[in-house]
Amino acid sequence: MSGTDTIVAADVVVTSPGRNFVTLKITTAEGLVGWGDATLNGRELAVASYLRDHVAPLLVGRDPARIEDTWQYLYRGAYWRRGPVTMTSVGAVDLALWDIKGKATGQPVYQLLGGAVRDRILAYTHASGWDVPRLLDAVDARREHGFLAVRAQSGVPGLGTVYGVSEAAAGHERPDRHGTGPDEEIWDTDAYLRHAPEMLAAVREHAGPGLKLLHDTHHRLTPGEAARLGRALEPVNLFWLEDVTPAENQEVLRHVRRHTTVPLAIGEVFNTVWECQTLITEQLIDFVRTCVTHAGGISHLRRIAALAEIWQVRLGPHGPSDISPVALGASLHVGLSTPNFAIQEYMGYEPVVHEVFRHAWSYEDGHLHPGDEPGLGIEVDEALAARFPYEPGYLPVARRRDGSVTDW
Ligand code: KDG
Ligand code: MG
Repeated sequence: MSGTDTIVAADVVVTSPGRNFVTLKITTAEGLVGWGDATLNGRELAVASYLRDHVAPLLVGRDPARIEDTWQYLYRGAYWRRGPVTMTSVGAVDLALWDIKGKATGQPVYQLLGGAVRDRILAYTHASGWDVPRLLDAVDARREHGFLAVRAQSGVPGLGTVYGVSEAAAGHERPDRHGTGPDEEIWDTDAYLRHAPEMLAAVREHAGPGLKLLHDTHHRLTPGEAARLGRALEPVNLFWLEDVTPAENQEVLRHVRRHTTVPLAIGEVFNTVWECQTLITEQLIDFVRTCVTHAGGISHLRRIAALAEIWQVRLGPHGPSDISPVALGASLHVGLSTPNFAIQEYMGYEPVVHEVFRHAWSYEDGHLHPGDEPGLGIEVDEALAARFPYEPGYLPVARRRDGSVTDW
């Protein structure tokens, strides 16, 4: 990169091939195009507007080579900092600029980040079932597809649809509802706590000791409940137990840690290193789950990784199907070049998503690789994307049996 190129356009592409994705396209005077994912599930247009109305005008005329300077400019220059909308926007710009730098130098991004420290990246996928027998079938199907690590979720006796599983779509995480408002689910922590240890023990018994087994509590428990669940799950030998508490108050994790050795993973809703700070420096978690888009891009995820490395915390980034293949690819470039990167979440995408977002990254035998194309290795088919207009969608809302709202 000569340092003489200039950004001439920053455009936002909103497309909905089965679910909504927001993508940033940065174009330079020399004709390079960089792509960044800006998808924030259920709040997509807020990020689109932040980028279109507030960020794009600032990018035009800037040097695309100055990635870190642009990050600082957007983060500190806005004064109003942090939060998912801001940091997803900053993240999208960061991804697009790394993509451009890779294309300008003819290198895949992981080479620019120091080169590969591993040959491939361990992936985990989701298996779910309305009841335990159907969950076990789903786990078997994932293993037949080569996965060595599986996140297991099941329905809870006495409850309807719960996070990660629905009767209608056993085996798949439910897509957003398209309509005027969110679905509402009933949640009962006691019923869940009675069921979860049995359910996960059944998976362990069925799958044997070799499977890396994960489970997501999805922010539902108090510290005391989390400590009890962690203890009950110790014989199951989980790879991790995710999001046991909402973690808005990070100090409460001290209580959980004092009572259980179950490995803990937290962070998919965090947006900066500062939200991870207490959890990492007090070693209250084993894995940090921050997402390459929602936490400010490759540049900022690497900062989180650097802090985590000192405290022997490893990365297991968020990678559900509600972030686009652009973000997944970016996460894999970080994964290949970051020593304390442990595992990447990978739910997969519907075939049409792979057509809209053509990617060099690949899955094989339980592992992912970012590929060796210059930049992030992603091309977006804009004509195809235009055939899928935005549709409003919401994540569900959860209520306790008494009707009060709780964490979904
Ligand atoms: O948009 C919300 C989802 O990304 C989230 O519910 C998925 O918890 C999740 C996970 O671990 O993939
Ligand atoms: Mg999660």
